[in-house]
Amino acid sequence: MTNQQQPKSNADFDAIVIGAGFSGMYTLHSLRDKLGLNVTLFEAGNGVGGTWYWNRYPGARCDSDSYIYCYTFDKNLLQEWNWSERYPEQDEILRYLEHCAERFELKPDIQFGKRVVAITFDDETTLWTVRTDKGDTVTSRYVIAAVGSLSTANVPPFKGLGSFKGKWYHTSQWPHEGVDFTAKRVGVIGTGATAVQAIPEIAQQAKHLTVFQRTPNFCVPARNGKVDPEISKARKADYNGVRERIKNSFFGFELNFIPKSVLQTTPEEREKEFDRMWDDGGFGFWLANYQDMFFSKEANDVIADYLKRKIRATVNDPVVAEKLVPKTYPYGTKRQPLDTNYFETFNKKNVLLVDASTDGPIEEITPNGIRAGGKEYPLDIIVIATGFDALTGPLKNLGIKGRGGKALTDEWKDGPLTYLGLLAAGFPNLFMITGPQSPSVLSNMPVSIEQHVEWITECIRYMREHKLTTIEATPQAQEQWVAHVAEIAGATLMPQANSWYMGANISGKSRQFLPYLCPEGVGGYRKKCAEIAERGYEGFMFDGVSRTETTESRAAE
Ligand code: N01
Repeated sequence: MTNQQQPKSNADFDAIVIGAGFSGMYTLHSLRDKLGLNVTLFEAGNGVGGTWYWNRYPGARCDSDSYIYCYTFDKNLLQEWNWSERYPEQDEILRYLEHCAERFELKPDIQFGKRVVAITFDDETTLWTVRTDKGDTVTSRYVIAAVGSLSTANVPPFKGLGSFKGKWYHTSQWPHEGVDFTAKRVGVIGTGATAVQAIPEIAQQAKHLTVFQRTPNFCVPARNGKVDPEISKARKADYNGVRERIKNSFFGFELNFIPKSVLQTTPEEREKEFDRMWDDGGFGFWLANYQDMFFSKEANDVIADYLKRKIRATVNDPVVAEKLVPKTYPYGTKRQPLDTNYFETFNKKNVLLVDASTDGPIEEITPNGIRAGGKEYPLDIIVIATGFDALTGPLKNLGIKGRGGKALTDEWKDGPLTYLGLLAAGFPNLFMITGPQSPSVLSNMPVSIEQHVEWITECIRYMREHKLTTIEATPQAQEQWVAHVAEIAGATLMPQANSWYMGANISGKSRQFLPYLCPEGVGGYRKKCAEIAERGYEGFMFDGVSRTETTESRAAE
């Protein structure tokens, strides 16, 4: 269908996309080039890349294998791009996304350096008005929030931070010119996936490094390395197969659980499997372990024990090793960090671990450093690796007001309310990509991003073909979906950790499992979304009328 055939609208744009990361770039390409829509994209940064534009801390690299951490929608792009490493560094991924922006001629439709600050739905015109911090006020039929799941930095309100005489940086707002740690006393706060990448790099350069740990993490070796050209060739020859396998997999990787309970194995048998996964490196240990790992604490303990033994065998000082061994949550219930010499770094003479539970928590930041457990640690630079207000934070920051002027922040004060993680009741035509209550961060992101972008594209195509103006979730479908997401998570061990998946890292944030752990994996979720669309978008309302009502009234006519 061409643009001329579309329902008339006085909007400035058919669609406004927010964010120029993996998801926003593909959305722009898809809506503009497949549907012929008039689209603009607002991006707060001065370049494309999203996560890979902002996160430039030392050691920043992808934790997914490069051959599947990329777009797969374009066969030629898959053939022409060559990744240098198993896990490419931040600047290589950024180069890839810049290449894509050029290749698909996206930049003319991107407005850089503009942060969206308000999005308001007009009940009369059924259009959205989008405002930016640079004074733009434009209207649009559809808004697609491609704002990322981990893009709102969490800078905890440390007492005294403003008094620090040295420099401090949050890892996700890293200076583009880099930071020189030579001859500096550096403190890193946090030991999540980011810090696990940064700490070994910083320790190599700094005069002294003090790591402030609140909760230790289970780590598995990344085993990065150059990509073997023969393997790369074979993958390129089989990209159709690769694409189908990751689309229909559990987590968006070429990984599958071991279809057996770990409790039904002999110690020798499971040790062999653990060694294999450990030697392979990457997410296999986490996402392709014995199938009961996420469900049975007894099974989980057996698997966790292997990783605890690895820490004790790597760290020379047994007191330091004990501080680094996680003891308060089941393995895998926090995001798996992949490491390169992380535990080894604590054997270096210039590295000190300050553990909140044994040495005392951070009390304040002083002009000269950090005071923890009654002791001041003098520092020149503080690296704040404390993560993000995950999934809901980026959406709440958009200043969204839906039908009747209802604010998203009010509607979501006790947690997100969505249907399929794609749309919310009372917020028509406001699509979310990899938002809360979708598989999102529990999957290889590009796989879930492509699925959402393609679903949204087909949904808008359907609306335009059927001359439908608005789509939103019905309150009933939304309520059922929210309950379903919670019920599935409740059957696993995931709620037992104080993780950002649970919103536990942000004080005052309601505690609930934020992504959707589909029992049939991302493949099952994809199928579910497709079937709902095939059934005429069951659970959604078009122009305020639910699909069931539409079908019933048509039948009555
Ligand atoms: O953040 P985190 P991150 N006082 O929230 C600690 C993705 N990622 O930036 O565990 C003291 O995981 C906090 O302690 P605790 C990936 O999905 C992707 O490391 O809450 N400490 C924790 O140790 C990842 O999961 C790649 O007790 C405080 C740390 O800070 C996500 O980004 C690479 C504190 C925060 O860990 C976030 O990772 C890297 C406080 N007040 C990251 N508040 C890729 O490969 C928090 N902490 C794509």
